[in-house]
Amino acid sequence: MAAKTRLRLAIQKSGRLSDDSLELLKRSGLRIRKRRDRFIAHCDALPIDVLFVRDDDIPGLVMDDVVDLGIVGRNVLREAALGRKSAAGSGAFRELENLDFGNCRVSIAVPDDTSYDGPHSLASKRIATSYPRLLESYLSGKGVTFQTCDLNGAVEIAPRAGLADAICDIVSTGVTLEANGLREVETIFESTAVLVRTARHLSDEQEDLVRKLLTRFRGVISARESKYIMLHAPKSRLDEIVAILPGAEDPTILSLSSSPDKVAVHVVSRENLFWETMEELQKLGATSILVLPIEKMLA
Ligand code: PRT
Ligand code: ZN
Repeated sequence: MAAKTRLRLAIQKSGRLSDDSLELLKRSGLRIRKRRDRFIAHCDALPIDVLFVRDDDIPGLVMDDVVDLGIVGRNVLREAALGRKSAAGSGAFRELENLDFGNCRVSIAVPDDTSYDGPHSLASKRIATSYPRLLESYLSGKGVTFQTCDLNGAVEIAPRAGLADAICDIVSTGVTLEANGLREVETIFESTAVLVRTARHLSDEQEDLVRKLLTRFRGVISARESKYIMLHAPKSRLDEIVAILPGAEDPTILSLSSSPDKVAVHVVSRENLFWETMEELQKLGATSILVLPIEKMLA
């Protein structure tokens, strides 16, 4: 049989990770011809097929070798992996990269008017959650036994509805908890979207493609965090100016033919340049300060 050359990548069809996942693929040069009603799409430039599925299905598709790669929240991945372990399934996958979007945490929250004095306060309490295994793994580590109430949505209304004493759910800004009269008391898991791959051996062509994709993803992610900074600096204050530029270990200094006492400074910074620093630079005599986004980076 001929070695497989194409890669299959699963991403969320519609939800909080969909736009960022598609944007990452696009910025990585994977032009996808997606038809509205289609479950699978092909990339123009690389031999990659993209499957659009529910996020909860992605860990299983990777672990069962139906797809080679997936983009999914670590919270969903970990919950599924714990499920496979308890069911003695294969559960084989490798996390390749933190993709720097979909940031959230899985937390325990109790009603505002309930006292809380550490995890033992939850002993024998009923906790509503969509993450029963993550919760069990966290609380059993603290020696606390509890009762579960597994819900797949509207977890935050469970205490008010009299279904549970506490909840364990995803929190991002905390607004949902507040709106439901709940207060966050324990963070049990920190999550972001991750690129995950099957642990199975792939063909040489597929391994090359995974490496290429990963390099491009990393290039997009580091570009997103970085800025290209340009400014004009008086030669007399150059050292002071370079010293306050974030991540400016290796600036490019260019002479300016129209102003012999000034130079142009160009820097790729790993961080954003805040207004406060720009104002300080100005006080040191810097002019024409420009901060530009970087689209792609390849070291
Ligand atoms: O339909 P499908 O099954 O594919 O999607 P879904 O509805 O199960 O998941 P979706 O799209 O809501 O979330 C997908 C992933 O996004 C999650 O598994 C997390 O990894 C990540 N993520 C990041 C979040 C949030 N932030 C988030 N804030 N997922 C959900 N929320 C919800 C949370 O459940 C709660 O209801 O937002 C609310 C809390 O937000 P705050 O800002 O009020 O705290
Ligand atoms: Zn889901």
